[in-house]
Amino acid sequence: MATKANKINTALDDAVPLQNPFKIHQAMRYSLLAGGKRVRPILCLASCELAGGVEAAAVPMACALEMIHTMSLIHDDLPCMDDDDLRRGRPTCHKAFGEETAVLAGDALLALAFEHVAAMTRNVDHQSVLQAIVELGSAVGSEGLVAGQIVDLSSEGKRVSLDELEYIHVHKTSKLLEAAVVCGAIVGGGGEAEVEALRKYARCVGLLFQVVDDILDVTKSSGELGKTAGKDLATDKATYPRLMGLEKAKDFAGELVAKAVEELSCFDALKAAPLHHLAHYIASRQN
Ligand code: GRG
Repeated sequence: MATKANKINTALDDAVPLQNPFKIHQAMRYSLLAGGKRVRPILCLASCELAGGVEAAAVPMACALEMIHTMSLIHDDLPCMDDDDLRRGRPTCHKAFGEETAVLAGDALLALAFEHVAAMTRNVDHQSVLQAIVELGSAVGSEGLVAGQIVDLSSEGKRVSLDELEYIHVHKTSKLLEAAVVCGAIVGGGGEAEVEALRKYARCVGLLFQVVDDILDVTKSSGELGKTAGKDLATDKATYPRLMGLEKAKDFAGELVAKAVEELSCFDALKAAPLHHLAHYIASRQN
């Protein structure tokens, strides 16, 4: 994971050079190179390799996923959305550069993501690149991340059922994780059956990611109310522990890891080991 994260950090640094107009590229780089966990690109590279491709084939797609993830964080932090001051341990993009620049930095990263995949992917047939771009677009737009965000914003201050909570998380969080795995498999040359098995794996991992996020909000919050980590208890935000109880939420997380791993059973166990490990990493992560 560390090797793959380093590779992605270097590729992202190269993909967004500090050039004119400096202000916008500075803001894009500020958020993009702020040291996230790089889970989406790592999943993409590992999935490409499991599908039989070489890592390099998926690097542009992996960068695009991180650009889109970062732009969604920049926009999510804006005063008109979550209004957050801190992200990845430093001032949010709009706090550091102003609101107008933060909106534009997000827009520019979104556009660059698609340009980057289309222009920089090498040694992959054009049909597969197109298929991956369609997959990515649908994960991000009004049937993907944006759908999750609008439903989340509309449900603020209202009672949210478990089904509604799942809809929000599947769209806000899982869709991009699913795209990471599926796009990796497509550019890696995976056949239809392999891509669909990996999609099922990714759906479990995507939901797992959010359930664990919600659990961490609670378990990290003891003694920290009022700080960012104490959000679940400090606000009325609907979360899995809130709706099903902490222990049931932990059981649910356990079931999702087991299901994710089961979806890998059609692959060679040794080759599937990185994705197997990633599911467990996501389940046991502490941040
Ligand atoms: C995508 C066009 C477009 C617009 C954005 C604002 C918005 C629409 C969507 C919000 C999406 C959002 C912020 C979802 C939360 C996802 C999530 C779990 C973030 C935390 O991810 P980590 O833990 O963070 O991978 P790091 O910092 O490690 O990268």
